[in-house]
Amino acid sequence: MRLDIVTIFPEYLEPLNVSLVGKARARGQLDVRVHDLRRWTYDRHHTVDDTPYGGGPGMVMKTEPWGEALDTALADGYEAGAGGPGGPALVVPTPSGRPFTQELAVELSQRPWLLFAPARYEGIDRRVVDEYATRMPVYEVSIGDYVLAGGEAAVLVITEAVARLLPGVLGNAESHRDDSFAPGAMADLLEGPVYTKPPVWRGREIPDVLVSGHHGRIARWRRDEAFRRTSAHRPDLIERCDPAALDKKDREMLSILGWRQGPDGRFWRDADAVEQ
Ligand code: 6GU
Repeated sequence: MRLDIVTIFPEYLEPLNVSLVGKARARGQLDVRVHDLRRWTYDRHHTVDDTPYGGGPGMVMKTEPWGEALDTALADGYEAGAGGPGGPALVVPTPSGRPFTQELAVELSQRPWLLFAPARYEGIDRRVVDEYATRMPVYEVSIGDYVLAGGEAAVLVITEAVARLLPGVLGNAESHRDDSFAPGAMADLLEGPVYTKPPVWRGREIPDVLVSGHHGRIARWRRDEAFRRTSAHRPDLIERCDPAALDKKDREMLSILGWRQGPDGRFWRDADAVEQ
């Protein structure tokens, strides 16, 4: 997979040389190219922003540097009619984008080429996105309900979530099967606690079941803990879970956690029933 990132802070992307993403690059599984947006400015101050039309606070990133930067990044490798699945997609991190989810990470991981346009200031002149949207898919993506000073941190987040899904990047192909939010068995449940040696640390023991050798009981215990954690931290996931995907033991656990089933089978919980 190829990644192009256009930014006014190339140093901010240094973490892409480290850990999982850095190793994927070293192995040739990822081709990452970081471009300094100011290379496409021609005034003494390397200006990339200007005041917003219509007034208001802050500054807006200018069309021309972005246009030249994106054209240059695309020129090396772009083939005519590349609007399809084999061509580049533009990813624009913005707090006004669609939520970045595991499902979107999977979708992006299936594309061969992502071009990131992280903005600083109040964002990029809208015409830039509108222009490239005529040539390729554009994903405007938010990584959560808070505001960052710029999109570079979001590029790091999205890149790591996508890179670990690429074939051969994670050591063990099984490693993402049980991910919280992975499609499949533990879908839509948060992962519960995990333990390793030593068996006693500062007087704290590990749950006996984990050394019982009973694989069935261990699996059941893990699922119960996943319900416990999801109920505490993400009750919205319990509310929208498909009751048909749950077995009798699952429903017993949810009942212990204070959940009831409505006439439609959906789970709901009285505010007073919340633990602690
Ligand atoms: Cl993608 N960018 C910025 N600037 N702030 C954010 C964000 C992105 N996602 C959440 N907050």
